[in-house]
Amino acid sequence: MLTELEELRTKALAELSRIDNLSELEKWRVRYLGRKGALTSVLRGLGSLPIEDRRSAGATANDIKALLEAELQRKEQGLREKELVAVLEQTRIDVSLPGYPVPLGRLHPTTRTLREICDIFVSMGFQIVEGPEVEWDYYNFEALNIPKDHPARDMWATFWLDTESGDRSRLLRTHTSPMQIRLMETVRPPIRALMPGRVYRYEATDATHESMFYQVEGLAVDQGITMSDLKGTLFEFARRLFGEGRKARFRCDYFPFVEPGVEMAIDCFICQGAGCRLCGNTGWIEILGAGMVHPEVLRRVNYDPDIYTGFAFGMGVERIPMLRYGIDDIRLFYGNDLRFLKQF
Ligand code: YSA
Repeated sequence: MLTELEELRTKALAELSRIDNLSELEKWRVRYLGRKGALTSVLRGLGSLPIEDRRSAGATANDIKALLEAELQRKEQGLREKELVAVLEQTRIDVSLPGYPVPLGRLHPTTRTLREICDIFVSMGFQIVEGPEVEWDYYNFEALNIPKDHPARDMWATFWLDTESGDRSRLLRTHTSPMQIRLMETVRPPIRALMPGRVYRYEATDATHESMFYQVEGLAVDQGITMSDLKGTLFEFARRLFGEGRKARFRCDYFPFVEPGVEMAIDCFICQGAGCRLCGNTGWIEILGAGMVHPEVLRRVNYDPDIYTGFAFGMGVERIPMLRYGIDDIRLFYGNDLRFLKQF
């Protein structure tokens, strides 16, 4: 029996040393240590030995069992480590390789300009206020001193909502001026506010006109505000935005909600004032309308015009990057042509 056990031990260890994968190892375990394995059957046969041999054979068999189990564990650990190293080798990551470039988005030229305009006015003490694009006739016209059937309504070709019912009380705002009323209804002077947003006009497009564009409305109301405050503020704005070299001018204009009213223009960047297609041969590009808030408008919001005065302005945003970057057609802004947009 002892010789048989010795041979079994030698054979099992020799086979174990040749094994190089986990599935072979499992077969080896079943062959020697499994319930029907070689060593287990030897242990079972111990009962048939004479009592004097049984003890030493039993002890030897148990030693061999313990040895084989320990060797099995050692081998399994070694093979698992080898397997892990192989997997790591196969899926190796070269951290020194350059990564895939992440395409960076950019701000739309209108957004950039809006931010610049807001920054300049915020630094002068103005606060930003926003309001609805779907507006009531009352705010867009009526409260701005433009009653129904007033010829000045023709200045703002309007997209009316609810046209099927014939109701003409809701519209897409044609300018940001309704925000003047909304703000003055909710706060008392002093006011220094800047109100940016989209506006809509029911009109044919051309190089300088879109049916949807952005405006920025400005409003300052306080005691003792004069036309020179308006001029000083807007000329300083133009100087900061366009630089010293660009010329700016004020000319009389008419808006029912101001008295007096002006338009402000900048000299044309293409012809440098000589006259061309873009500026309609005038040499100037109009960027905003402005004026002193009409006393009727102040009364409408219960401000006493004998105590308070104010100035207001409304500028077209797209015209500004047109002037600065030499863009000769406003329709490029919302045409979604990446070749145009990527330049900014
Ligand atoms: C006037 C006096 C105030 O106290 C306050 C605001 C205003 C401006 C007035 N609400 C208004 O909308 N005037 S406007 O019709 O002449 O437009 C103002 C600016 O918007 C223009 O100077 C121009 O720069 C731009 N604009 C007008 N129509 C446009 C346009 N930009 C692009 N496409 C159009 N269709």
